[in-house]
Amino acid sequence: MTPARYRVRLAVGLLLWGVGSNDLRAADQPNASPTRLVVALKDGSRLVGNTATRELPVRTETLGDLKIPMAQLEYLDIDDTNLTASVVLRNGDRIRGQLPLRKLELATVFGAVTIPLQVIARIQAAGGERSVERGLILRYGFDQEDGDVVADQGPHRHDGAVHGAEIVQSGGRGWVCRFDGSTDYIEVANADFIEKIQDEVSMALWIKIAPAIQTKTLNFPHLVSKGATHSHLFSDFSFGISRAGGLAWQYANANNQPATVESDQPISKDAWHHVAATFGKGAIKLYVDGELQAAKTGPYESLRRSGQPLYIGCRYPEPLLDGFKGLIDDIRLWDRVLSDREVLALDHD
Ligand SMILES: [Ca+2]
Repeated sequence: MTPARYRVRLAVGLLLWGVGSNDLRAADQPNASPTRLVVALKDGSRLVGNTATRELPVRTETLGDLKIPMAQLEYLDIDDTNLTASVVLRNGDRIRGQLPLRKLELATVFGAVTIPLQVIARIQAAGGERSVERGLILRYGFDQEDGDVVADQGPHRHDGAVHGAEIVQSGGRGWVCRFDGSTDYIEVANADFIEKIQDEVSMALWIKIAPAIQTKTLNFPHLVSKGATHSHLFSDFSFGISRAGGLAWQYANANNQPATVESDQPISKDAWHHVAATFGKGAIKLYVDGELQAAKTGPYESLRRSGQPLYIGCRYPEPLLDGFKGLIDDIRLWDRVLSDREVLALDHD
């Protein structure tokens, strides 16, 4: 690239990203409020600041050049020195492409700072990291009396069908769902936003394990299970109580070979606990009451996608296998990996 062309390109970059003084002017105009960003650098540094840019150009291989409204940005990760970025928007859109820009100008407490894009790991909308709603795909709080359907409080309003399980009141938690471990379950029909889960998923729920679990068990009682059938015994992914009484996470590859990660510490029965599991490209973390209990890497980096339903309270029904006996409340799924801090915050919900 000739120096002149480089200068033109850089000037365009500065215009698009804005500079400090432009940021201040932009803030004075009612229709052009600056976007507040948290910029994480590859060396571990972090800067918070404003950018006046309203659209982020991304050059995609399949969709051509796109302009992403900054107001819609959740975060973008910059993978390599070629400035290939994975962009995640607030509505759940994911875009992958090259960033034609080379530098980011940010108005910070240090004044205007110029950051070369190749030293940036992640650019995140400020406040986004505190929004646990980001990436939420399902939420059942059971805050109703009606028995046959549980209302999804997540963004897709994807209600679940109750089979036998009872919505009951439990001291301290209001309405919750009771499972008998032998016939009760909830079926969540498959949907695009569930089926597309492949690289990342998190789930969290409150549980109260019955004092005595007696259940027909292949290997452990399941809280959540996606994709298991009579012919494919192992789930695309599942989360439950291990035989030793801790947590168990299991997933399978396309050949129905399972991989399991368990936590050692038993969970006390007949008391409410908050449990959570996260999966990110093969890295699995298990939490009880906000505390990390296990962090391991499984043999497969992605989850199978079977096209089958998701079940709550068993591995699969009819006849029901690996049923959970006890109470469940406020079950939530995300199509991203929650951070340790986010899981801890859920425990205090
Ligand atoms: Ca509830």
